[in-house]
Parts: sequence; structure tokens; C-alpha cells
Amino acid sequence: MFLQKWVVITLVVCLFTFTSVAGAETVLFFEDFSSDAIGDFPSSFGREGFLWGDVSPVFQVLDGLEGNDGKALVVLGQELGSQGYLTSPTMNLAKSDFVIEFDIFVPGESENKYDAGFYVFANDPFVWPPFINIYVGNGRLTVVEGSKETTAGDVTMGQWNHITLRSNLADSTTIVSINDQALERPYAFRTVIDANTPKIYLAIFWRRDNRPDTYWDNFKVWQ
Ligand SMILES: [Ca+2]
Repeated sequence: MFLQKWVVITLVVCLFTFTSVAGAETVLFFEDFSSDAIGDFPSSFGREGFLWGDVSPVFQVLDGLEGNDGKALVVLGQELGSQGYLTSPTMNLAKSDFVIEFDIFVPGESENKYDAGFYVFANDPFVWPPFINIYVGNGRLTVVEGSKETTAGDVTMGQWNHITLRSNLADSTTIVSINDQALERPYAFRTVIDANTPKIYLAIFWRRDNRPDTYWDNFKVWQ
């Protein structure tokens, strides 16, 4: 018998995993109103499109509001039925996810009917409906997608509330939290954002009644 000896060559492949710098965030928009003068209209927002003459709300930068450090924006509701919007610059999205954070203060006099909130619009300005509609009315934070309106939870009247909205366009979900209390389930939104040139902008709005005023601060949007 001829015994053939086989030489087994073991090929060792070294796999190097290059981990990207996960979590590196790109800030798309930040406004704490610190560079605006007291009493001015907030300079980084526009008022195009959505104001109605004498019954418009008044958007004004104030200082030292209700325990908040520095300046904030107050929306002074005027006549019954007043409505108004102010809009952020358009933000171009490079990723499928984005986060919006802001602080809101609603005085405790909540018996009057009012809504104050903001829309996230997609693509071109003022194409209805908004991608996301989130508002505070009578002590509750409500999230609207299309015809589905869901009470997200209670905001605390008479103090600042920190709202966070994490939206993932890839799976069409958004998770809202109030004062870092995440809601139990995500909200599913239609993805109406143009996949080729995704962009969003915010529109803060006020409608219905003359009281109470609403204070906003520290808008930050990143992805
Ligand atoms: Ca501030």
C-alpha cells in the first residue's frame, strides 16, 4: 500500500471589523432664543404662510420665564379663534432617523379650550397634511397621524415639560416621551417624505382661544 500523506493547509482568514463611530449626531437645528432680543419675533423662525391679520397670536421672546434659564418663546393668544404658525428652516435629512426635543410650559389655567403644538412637515412647505401633528391641549399631549388621534399622556401644567420625539423613517415609527417617560408603544406614521431628497421643517402653531399663553424653549433637531 502506498500511504499518501496529505498536508492540510489551514487557511486562516483574519476578519477585521471596522466599527463606525456610532451615535455621532448631526445637529440640524437648535434654538434656545439666546441670541434674540427681548420682545422680538424669534429670528430663526419665519412667519410666512400662516398668519391671519389682527387675530394672529403674538410670538415673542421673553427672559427668565417660570424658572427656565435664559430666554424662551411665548405665544400670546389673542382673540377667540386666533390661529398662527411660525416655521423653522427646512432641514435636509441624510439618515432615516431624526430626533426632535423641546420644552413647553403651559400655565395651570387649563379650563379654557386651546391647543398649542407643532407640526412636522415633509418636503415642500405647507403641503397638507403634516407628517406629524403633536399638540398640548387641556393638559394632554396628543399625537395625530392622518385621521388617527391618540392621547400620548399628561403634561404637567404650571411647569416645564421636556418632550422628545424619535422618528424612524425606515420603519415609519415615532416614539414620543414626556419628561423622559417613554410611551409604551410607538406610533406608526405614514412615510410621506421624499426618499430621494428627504427634508422636514417644524411649524409651531396656536389656535382657538385667548388663554393661557404657552411658552416654548430649546428646540433641538438632530439625526
Ligand atoms: Ca432658553
